[in-house]
Amino acid sequence: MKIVYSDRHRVHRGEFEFFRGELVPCFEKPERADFVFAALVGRGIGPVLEPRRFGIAPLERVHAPRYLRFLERAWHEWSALGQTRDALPAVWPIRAFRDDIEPQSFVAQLGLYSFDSGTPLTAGTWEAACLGADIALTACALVRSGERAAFALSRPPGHHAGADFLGGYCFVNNAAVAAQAFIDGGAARVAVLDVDYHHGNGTQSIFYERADVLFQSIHGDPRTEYPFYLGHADETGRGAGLGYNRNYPLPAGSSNERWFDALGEACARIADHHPRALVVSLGVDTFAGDPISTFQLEATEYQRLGRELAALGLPTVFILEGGYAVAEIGDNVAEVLAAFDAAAV
Ligand code: OKP
Ligand code: ZN
Repeated sequence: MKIVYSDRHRVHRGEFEFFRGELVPCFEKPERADFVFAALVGRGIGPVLEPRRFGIAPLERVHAPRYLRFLERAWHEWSALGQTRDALPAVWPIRAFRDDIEPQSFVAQLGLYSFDSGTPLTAGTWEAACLGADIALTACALVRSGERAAFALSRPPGHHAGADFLGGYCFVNNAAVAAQAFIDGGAARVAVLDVDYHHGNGTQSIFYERADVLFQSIHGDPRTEYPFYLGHADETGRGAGLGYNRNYPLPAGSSNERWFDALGEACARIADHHPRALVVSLGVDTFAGDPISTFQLEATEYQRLGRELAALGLPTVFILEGGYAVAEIGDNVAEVLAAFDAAAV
């Protein structure tokens, strides 16, 4: 399977995130992508290609222009305040506040466009976020030109980012950009499957009222797990999108058997949708040893995931999302991709 990668992801290196009242070192660090890259190359998965540049137009298909403008200028505005540390929000316009007027204060803008205090915006964030979208779009282009599958090896992740907000370490929603690129390239229908431990709230919200992009997510129950405020089973889409969103929230600590029951249901729904392509938000924070998650997948389960996805027989773009047990994340991704390759026809 072709891998799209660039080591320029390293320009995004957050220092701290808020965690239980303390600033702690970021879980989402450059070493994550380095380990994945090393594991794939070590197992002979490849070749590795550099991304092409697609510019901002494909991002504007799923993100609000004012949000993208904010992201692009953010570091400049923040440093103009004399700040040298990462930017983290401290105030948010929840419910009774207005979100239709963009405040002039940068700190207020940062709150308007974010939903948590664990997603540091740094000097290199915009560059890395655009790079991630270019990587996803290059993987799409490969699949559109006949590759059975491609892997977008990028960070930071994207699936928590919505049309006009960042959060959960995410800024630009690479999976949504990829799905939209398939549609814009002429696909009538696309399916997005999110197997990261955390609900893909950003991707869900972007496609919630659409029938062309089926979104499904298997994740820790938001009653106890991040991102808490979305990802319940009764969220099935709205308007034209009714029936095109499915969530499989599983209790923290769920067994692998339960996880694969959900995967089976999700795959059956994908087959029903008859999509032209599949986009997989591949988080491996479902790993038994992940420091911030509670599922129990290990190598044999990652192989099974790869096989079951291959059995769908669809042109497939894999996009890296979460996974924080840094040493093992590469092996877990490699298991999925190698098993997919071995089973794919
Ligand atoms: C991003 B992705 C640690 C608590 C959790 C947010 C988790 C974001 C996960 N400060 N913080 O879905 O893997
Ligand atoms: Zn996650």
